[in-house]
Order: sequence, then structure tokens, then C-alpha cells
Amino acid sequence: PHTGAWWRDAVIYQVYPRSFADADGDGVGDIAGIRARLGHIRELGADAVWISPWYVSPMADHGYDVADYRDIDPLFGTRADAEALIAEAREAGLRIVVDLVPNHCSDRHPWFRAAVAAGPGSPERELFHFRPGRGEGGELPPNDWPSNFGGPAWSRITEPDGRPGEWYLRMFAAGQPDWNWDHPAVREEFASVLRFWLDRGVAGFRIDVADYLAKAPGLPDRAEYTGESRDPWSDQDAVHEIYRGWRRVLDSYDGERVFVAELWNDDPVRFARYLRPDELHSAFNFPFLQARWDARAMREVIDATIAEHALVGAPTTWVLSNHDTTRHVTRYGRVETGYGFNRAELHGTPVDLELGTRRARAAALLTMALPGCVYIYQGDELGLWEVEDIPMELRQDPAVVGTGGADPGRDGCRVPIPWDGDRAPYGFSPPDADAGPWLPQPADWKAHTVAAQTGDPDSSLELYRRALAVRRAEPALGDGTLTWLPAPGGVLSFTRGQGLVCTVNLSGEPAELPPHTELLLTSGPLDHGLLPPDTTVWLRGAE
Ligand code: TEU
Repeated sequence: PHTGAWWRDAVIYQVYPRSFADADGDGVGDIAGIRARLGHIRELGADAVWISPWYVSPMADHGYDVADYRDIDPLFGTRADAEALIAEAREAGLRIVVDLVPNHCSDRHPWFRAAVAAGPGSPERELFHFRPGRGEGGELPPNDWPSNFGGPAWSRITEPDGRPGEWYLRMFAAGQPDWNWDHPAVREEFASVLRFWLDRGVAGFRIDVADYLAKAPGLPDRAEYTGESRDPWSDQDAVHEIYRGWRRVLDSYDGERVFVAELWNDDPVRFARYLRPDELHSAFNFPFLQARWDARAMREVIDATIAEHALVGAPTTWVLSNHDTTRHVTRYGRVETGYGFNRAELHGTPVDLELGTRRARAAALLTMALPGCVYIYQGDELGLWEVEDIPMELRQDPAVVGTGGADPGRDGCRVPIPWDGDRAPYGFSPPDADAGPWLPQPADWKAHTVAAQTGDPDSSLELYRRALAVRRAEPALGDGTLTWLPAPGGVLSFTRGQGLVCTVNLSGEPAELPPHTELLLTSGPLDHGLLPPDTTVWLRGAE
């Protein structure tokens, strides 16, 4: 069924290694844990696994602060473990996509330490964005850019002679200095890192904050910035030249390797500029992730997505959750607002988990029927929700500290996966583990473990497995186009060719099913032959 390149309609499963499976019993997930649980991903029916950063890191941002791009953090294992995982995955028919963090490194990266040690004006400092501060004693940040984790995007160092010194740019945590991408040594280094992992058999790279690498010349204050992109710290024209260089590196391999960009840009024209035959293959669809549970809103974003990707020939992608966003069971179950993407604003407001779960199941079947790639974040398949009651003092996301707790952070979607058993750690760690899971798991997860859901036809896990099996077997699903069918208000109905119909009821009323010869799959029970609210059905249409 799936013609063309594998990455045009792959099902890609995201592993957040810290929270997936802990084989050595230290309460933190590791590569040995992933290897032991690879069968779960294969049985689910994924084509590839994207692994969040596993590199050497002081873990200021749980691995998105990289101290050595070519080696594995001891917390997760060794390079030999990574190589073994890549080989085992290949045998199981799974490709491995690794996470590349090119915008910033760790303040423990040897090049950053050398830059600090070498002092102001040194060539070593040119690799980063070091500047003197403003104000009398240089006590103010060099410009007014904000960090994504709250406060200014700058940190001040102590010079080797002990005096308070220059500031360095860091768009995220203090431990994540931004690289200066104007410097040829930075470009050469990353081309070499790409080759390093390509040589070890990875199928591609997920590019962290892909739009941040190039900064507006002169690092102007926001008010002084006159460029075309929204912000002086992102989406600069110069970034495209970087990706054209990377694409040449990638294409010198076997033509099967792929880039997927993490790119929060709601301007469809500027977004599409990254997706070109000589730049990046694909990018995450965040407008879809942010769309409300509303037929008109959903249809608008689906149409816009398909149109803009078709123009540049890039495959569409469908993402419901990841390690940065409130899990979609919770987003769709917000009682007061009907939907909630804004974590800081909505955290702790009432959630109807039953409603959220129903919608999450319906949304899963929708994404798997749409043309293009599907991303599944570990735990989506178990119907996990955002764990909102983690006590503040146990939260570990730098966003919590950076915003003084105004942002509850992303820990709630990173709680370790429940595999089996009836109490914590639910098989996440071995029974004789030295430490509990790095974040507390809910007391009521017993029914949500992989073991408890396996074989239960009503479980979220079995729904995912069935749906992905049908998707694999149906020639109409995967890459291609869709045709909308007439449907009542609040209902979305489309055909994927060869008579395969997907109908989603986003209204509050039961809806008639379109004419069909066969019911392939439903996300929930039908009601006297009608499609209940918040339910998706896959049908064989009557031609
Ligand atoms: O995220 C980039 C990003 O801009 C947001 O998703 C960010 O996490 C959010 O605004 C903060 O509340 C990527 C990674 O996915 C994320 O985990 C990293 O923390 C970040 O880059 C820095 O590397």
C-alpha cells in the first residue's frame, strides 16, 4: 500500500528515554530498557522510533543540553548499547530516528568551557554569542530577548580572573548556551555529527527548535528588529543555507534517511520554506496539535495542512502529543474551556477524563486515517493523561524554576510508563530497584498498564494495535489525498479512495453513518446504529 519513500506515511513512535523503561533500577529509563521493550513498539505496529536525546548531558533540560554529541550519557548506557539498539531495531523492522539539538549545547560542553576559560575577545568565544552587558557595570543583559523558560535569554559568567564578566545568549535554560551558527567551525562540527550517527545506521534526525539556529545580525532588541520573521531570534533566512548543507550530507547516504523539524511557526508560507527537496523532508504539525475539538476548526487545519504541504511536495504529519505538551486526553477533557493548550493558564482546572479519553480515541483514528505520517508519543497508546498533581517540589522541568512556578512545566506528560503490576513502579523499574521512578506515578494506573490493556478489546492499546494493523493492510491509507464527503454540522467525513471512509462525530448529537458495506473499526460503541458524539468510525463505503 505504501508507495514511495517510507517517511511519507510512516508511523513514528516517540521514546522519551528517561521515562520509557528502567533496566538498571536507578529510577530513570535507559537504553537497555528500550531494548527490552522494543517488542511493544513492534507489536503496536510502528515503522520507526524517534528517541529524545540520549547524549552525554548534565540533564539541566533532561538531555536537551548536550555535552558530547557523539556519546551516550552513562545514565542511559553506552555507545555500544545505542549501536545494539539500532541493530536490534533494524532486525525488528524498526528504523531509529535520533534527536539532534543544534541550537544550543550544554554549559559543560568542552567548547563552551574552553570559551569561558579563554576570556573576552578570544576566538573560542566566537563559537557562542558572548556580549558585554548593558548598564554601568555591565549588570544588564545585552538585549531584551526572553528565554523560553522565563526571564531574560542571557546569563552572566564569572571571568577566569574572578570578576563578573560577559553574558552569553541562551534561549532556553542557563545551562543551554546557543551556538553561533555564523561560525564555520560550528557548521563543520554538526556536519560531522550528522555523519557520525548516519554511519551508525540511524534513519534520520528530529531537529530541535529547527528555526532558531540563525539569529538576526547584531542581535537587535525586539523594537529595533525590522526583519520579516516574527522574532529576531528565529526563522531567519540564513537558516535555510544551513539546511541545504545538511541535506547534501544526508543525501550522500542511501536516500532512505530523513529530517523532521521541530518548528513552531504558525505562518504557513514561512513554515513551508523549510520543506523543500533540498532542505528538510518533514516537520511536526503543531497547528493540528493545537486545534480545538471542533469540526470547523479541525477541518480548517486539516485542509490548510494538506494544501500547504502539497504545494511543496512534503508529506503531512499528524501529532497529538509530545514530551513538551499537555497530554491530549487532558486537553480534550477540559470541562470549563472545552479544550486547553495553554498549560500555565489551565493547569489544575477541572478535567473530565472520560470525555477526554473518548475524544483521544476518536482523534487517534482520525490521525491514522489522514494522509501522511503519524507520530505517537509513548503512552498515547495507553490513553495516559497529564499527571497534574505532581507536588511542586518534585517537579524537575527547568521551565518550572525559570518562571517561578507560573508554568507548571512538562513533568506531567513525562511520568514513567506503566508496563505491568498493580502499583508503582508498574514494571517501569525492576522489582529490586534501588530507587523509585524519577517522577511519582499515579496510584490509579493499575488498569492502564500495557499488561492490563493487552487482550482487552475495549482498551486504548488494543484500539491502537487494531487501527495500525488495518492501516498497514489498507492500500487506501497512508500517503495520498482525501475527499470530503457531505456530512451534517459537527461531523467530519472523508474518503481515502478505494471506498475507505473515516467519519468523526465532533458534535453533541448522535449522527447517521454514511452508506457503507462494512464496519472496519470504531473508536467507541455505536448507539442503535448511530455514531455517538466524540466517536470515529472507519467504514468500507458503498461505491
Ligand atoms: O522544545 C522547543 C520549544 O520551544 C517548546 O516546546 C518548549 O519546550 C516550551 O515552549 C517550553 O515550555 C524543544 C524540546 O522539544 C524541548 O524539550 C526542549 O526543552 C527545548 O527544545 C530546548 O532544547
